[in-house]
Amino acid sequence: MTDRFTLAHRLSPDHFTTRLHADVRDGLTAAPKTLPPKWLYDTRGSELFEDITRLTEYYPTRAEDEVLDRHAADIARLTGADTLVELGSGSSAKTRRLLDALTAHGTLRRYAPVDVSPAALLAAGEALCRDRPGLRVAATVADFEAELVLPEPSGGPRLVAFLGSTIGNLPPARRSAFFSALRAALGGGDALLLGADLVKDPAVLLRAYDDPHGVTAEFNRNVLHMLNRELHADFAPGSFAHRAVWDAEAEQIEMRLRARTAQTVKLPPLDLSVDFADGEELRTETSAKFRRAGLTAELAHRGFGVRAWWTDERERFAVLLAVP
Ligand code: AVJ
Repeated sequence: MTDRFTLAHRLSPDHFTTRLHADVRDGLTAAPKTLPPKWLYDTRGSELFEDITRLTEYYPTRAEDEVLDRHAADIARLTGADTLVELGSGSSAKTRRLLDALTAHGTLRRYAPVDVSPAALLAAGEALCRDRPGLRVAATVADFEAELVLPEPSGGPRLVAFLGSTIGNLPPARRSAFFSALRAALGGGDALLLGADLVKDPAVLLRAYDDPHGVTAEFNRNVLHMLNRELHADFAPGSFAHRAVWDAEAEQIEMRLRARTAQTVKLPPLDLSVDFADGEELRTETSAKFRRAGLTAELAHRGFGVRAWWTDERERFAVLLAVP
């Protein structure tokens, strides 16, 4: 590792276990039963999500890439950022075109990825430092939903990228709180680059979240394998069916796991026994879809003006630039 790479830890050592226990207890004793979508992303879940992004049916990744490819230079010109902060950076794959554009523009000095996975940050940081001799990488292990930590300004504007429509996974109240926290952390000249999946034909949405290859089904059921491993639970993942549902009122896709038969599951560390009725569903993810007017109003309410709004050719996905 070079002296251009730093890794800061903002998660307590017991963060994972404490959060998991609380989320599982709250979610599995609620009616209807739910689990926060972040638990879908253990090592296997992250691999399966990567597989999903390569499916023809899962259009958001390619639609967002199309926008970023086409407008990376505009983003660099409009922001003049010297720091690119990326929330939920993962493998930093889609960041490269932004880094390239900001480098070509001549302003980029620092890349600050934020993720819950130290392994992902180390791998991405190492590769980027190797490939880009002029770049400092200041990575932070943090859960930006629990605590929003941005690097201090270092002379120039900061651009905070939150891509992939991960914003859609936050329920509306938490989404507002997140925008507020971000607004409070940003100063004049800083900007937010947000990826947002758009409302469209429900048939297209349902195919994206219930692909005929069964990859999304495996991704969904993997959360039960995770609970078996981490909480010594005794879920029989095969006895749950994957379901994707479009809620037309809330304009969101939901992923659910439906019990194929009545069953009882034990989670010994929580001293919890959970009954599922035949056909009962556990909601594992909500993925909100957005409209331009609604999202613009929501951002305005939290103190952001939308400076640019770009979509792919087929208007399936938007990338927007919002400023304080
Ligand atoms: C990248 C987390 C936003 O909601 O579309 C993909 C996750 N879930 N297929 C999404 C996901 C099912 C994805 N996010």
